[in-house]
Amino acid sequence: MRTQIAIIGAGPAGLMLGRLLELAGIDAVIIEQRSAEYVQGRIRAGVLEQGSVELMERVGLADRLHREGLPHNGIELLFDGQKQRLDFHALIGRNVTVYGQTEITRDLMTARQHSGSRTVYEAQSVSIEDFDTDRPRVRYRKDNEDVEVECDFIAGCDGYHGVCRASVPAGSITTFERVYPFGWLGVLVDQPPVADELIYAHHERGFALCSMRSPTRSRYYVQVAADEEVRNWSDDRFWNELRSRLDPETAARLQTSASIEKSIAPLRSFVAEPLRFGRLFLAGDAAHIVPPTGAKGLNLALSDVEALAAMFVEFYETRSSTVLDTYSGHVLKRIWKAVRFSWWMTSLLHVFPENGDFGRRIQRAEFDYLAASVAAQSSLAENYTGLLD
Ligand code: FAS
Ligand code: PHB
Repeated sequence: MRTQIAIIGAGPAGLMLGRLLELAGIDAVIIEQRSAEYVQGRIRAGVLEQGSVELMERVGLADRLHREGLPHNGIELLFDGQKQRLDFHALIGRNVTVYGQTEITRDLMTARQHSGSRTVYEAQSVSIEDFDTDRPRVRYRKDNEDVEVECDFIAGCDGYHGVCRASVPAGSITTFERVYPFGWLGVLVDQPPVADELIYAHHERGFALCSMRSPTRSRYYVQVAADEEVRNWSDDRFWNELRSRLDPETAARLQTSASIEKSIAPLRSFVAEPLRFGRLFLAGDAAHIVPPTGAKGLNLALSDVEALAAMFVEFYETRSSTVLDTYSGHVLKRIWKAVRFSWWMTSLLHVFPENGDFGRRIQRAEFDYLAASVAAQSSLAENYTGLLD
């Protein structure tokens, strides 16, 4: 098989990169280890930055997003029972849209199926080779046949546990990581959301988040110990814990029923540097991981591949790699700003027993400053809705 760009991974990064290259007339094949159904069924992110909505518009896939997505002008912080709404639109004239990652994935997958662009699902034993030469190759096994893909470039969009970053020689890459001493236990339920906007709650028992997917489907999270197991959490235990972390008025509005999904996500901050190794480029979770507190993961993946696609287009138009050579430095500036914001939101809203009374006083002072300062609120609004550069 021969292609210009071999994309490893059919998550949001790989699928969006495929769409951008297709629109630019650049041939790309996506090689995914899981089935399309499995990828489609993964419950992940829920909030799109304004820039991600505009990107979906630019690639011609925003019709359903505008029909079914929920534009939100703000969020509510609840800190030890004290409420503080942040009106992004009033503060900085921007907003976010609630539209699940599963919907983004479905829109991109459907468009790719209609276009006829090649996607190989359930590819096994995927490996990448010779990316330090001008003839990189990808190998995989499918239906008992070994396949070799000759390409000009490889885009590693295969997530945190993928093969691409793992294939880079150890001496050529530096990683930066902070593993948080807790995870998020998330529940999806077919009940109306408890509020019109997202509620991020800090309580002495732990962080909680009230989110949603539609007017009839809600998404809730509570902070749990890093070694917690889902089987220890009945629905009733989850609902009682969530209520205990909310103010009485909000808790009383909570509508519950049997969960349709329940899972625990570990929280970490992670960045690899650099993100380009010869003809291999890393993007999305293959390059970085952020705690979901700032709703950045999905949005950062999309901004990575928007930049990478533009640089591939420039290369094929000019046959010069001058712009492509700037990829890593260019995206890492945005990545680190998103990593910082996600770390800051996580540090503000979660319980860190190891930080003691001093740490709790610092969190309280941070919230009090935020509640009293339009400048601080505008800074949060800028970061949450998506930085412009
Ligand atoms: P993805 O991990 O989505 O996709 C990578 C793809 O590569 C996968 O389909 C995988 O099967 C495939 N792959 C892996 N190894 C391969 C190999 N060797 N060969 C071929 N294919 C391979 N972000 C938020 O903003 N908000 C959230 O609430 C949120 N919740 C999350 C919960 C969980 C459990 C996880 C894991 C992540 C969450 N995220 C959240 C972050 C998430 O949304 C990611 O940022 C987003 O999926 C990134 O997209 P990709 O970079 O495409 O990586
Ligand atoms: C979600 O709805 O899954 C969600 C929303 C906002 C976040 C994290 C997750 O910060």
